[in-house]
Amino acid sequence: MASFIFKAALFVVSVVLLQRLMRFAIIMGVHRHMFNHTPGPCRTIPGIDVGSEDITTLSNGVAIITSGVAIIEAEMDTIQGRIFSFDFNQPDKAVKEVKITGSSFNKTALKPVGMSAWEDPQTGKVSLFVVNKPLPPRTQSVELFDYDHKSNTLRHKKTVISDAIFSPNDVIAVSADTFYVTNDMRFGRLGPLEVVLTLPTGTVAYYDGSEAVQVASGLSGANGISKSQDGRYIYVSGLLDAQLNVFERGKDGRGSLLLRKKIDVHTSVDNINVDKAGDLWLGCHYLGYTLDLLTGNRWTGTAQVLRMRLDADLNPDVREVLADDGKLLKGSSVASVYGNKMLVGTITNQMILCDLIAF
Ligand SMILES: [Ca+2]
Repeated sequence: MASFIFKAALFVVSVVLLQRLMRFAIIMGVHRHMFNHTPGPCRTIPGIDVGSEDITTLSNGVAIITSGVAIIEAEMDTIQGRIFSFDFNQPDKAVKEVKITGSSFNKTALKPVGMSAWEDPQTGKVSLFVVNKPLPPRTQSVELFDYDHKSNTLRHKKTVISDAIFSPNDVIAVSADTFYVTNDMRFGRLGPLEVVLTLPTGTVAYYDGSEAVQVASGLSGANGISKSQDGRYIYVSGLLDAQLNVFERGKDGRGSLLLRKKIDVHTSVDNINVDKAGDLWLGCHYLGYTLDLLTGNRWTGTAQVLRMRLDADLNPDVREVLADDGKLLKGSSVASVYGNKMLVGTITNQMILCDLIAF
C-alpha cells in the first residue's frame, strides 16, 4: 500500500513538474521567431556598455539611467554601478556620469536596477528613488536621493531596508518620500528554481515614509512598476507569466492595492514607463530563452518595445514599436520616450536612441 501511495505521489509530482517546465518554455518563447523592425533610424549611445537597466525621463527631457547591475558573484567587485544622464534636447552629446554625494551612502557598493523620479509639482525639485540590488545574501535596499540638474549631482537622503523589501527590482514614487516597490523573487540564491517553475512568489510593498508593508502578492516574477498619469492605477509587470497587472490604489492612505485587471501581453515585460499622454512603454524579452543571466555572458537576449494604450475600461491596444533579434540590441529592459525620440536600455550591455517616425 505504501509503495502504491509513493508511486501515485511521484506520478502527480512528475506531471506537475512537467506542466511547469512546459509553461516556462512557452513563456520564454522557445516556439517563437522575431522579425526585425525599428520606428526610425537607431544608433548606439557611446559610454554605456555594462547596462542601462532602467531609464526615467524628467519633464525637461533629461533622462536618468541606471547602469552596472551584477549578475554573477565575480562581478560584485569588477563591475561598478553608476548613474548616468542623457539630454534628449542635445542628443548628439555624450552621456554624463551623475555625481553621487553624501557620507551616508557608499557609492562604490551601488548596484542600481529599477528607478523612479518624483518631480515636485510646485517647486520642480526632483527626488530619485533607486533600487540597489547587490547579489544575495547581501542586503538590498531602496536609496533616496535629491537630484540637482545644474550640477548633475545626486545627494543621498535615506536608505530604506525592510523585511517587506526582500528582493527589490523596480520602484515607483507616489510622493517625495513614499513609493511602491516590486520584489521579484523570494528564495535568494535558489531564485533560478523559482524562475524555471514560474512560481507566483513576487510581491509589491508600499513604503509610507517610515515603514514598508506588503500590499500585493501572488505575482510571477514581479518586475517593472509604474503608475498612471493621474496616480489612480499602479501597473506591475509579471516577467514570468507574461502579464501586466493593473491595480487601483485604495483610499485608505495605507497604500492598499486592488487588482482591477490582468492583461495577457504574450511576452516577458520588464520595466514600464508611462508617457505624458498616459501610454505605457514596455521593455520586453520576447525570446526570453536567449537571455542568459546565469553564466555571466552579458551580451545575450533580444530587444522588443511595446506601446500599450488603455481605454477607460482598461482594455489594451498594443503596438510593437521595435523588435530586434539581438543584432542591434541585446536584452531590452526599458524604453523611455521624449518628443519624437526613444531610448531603449538593456539589463547588462548597451543603450540605443531611435527616432520615432513610424510604428
Ligand atoms: Ca526590471
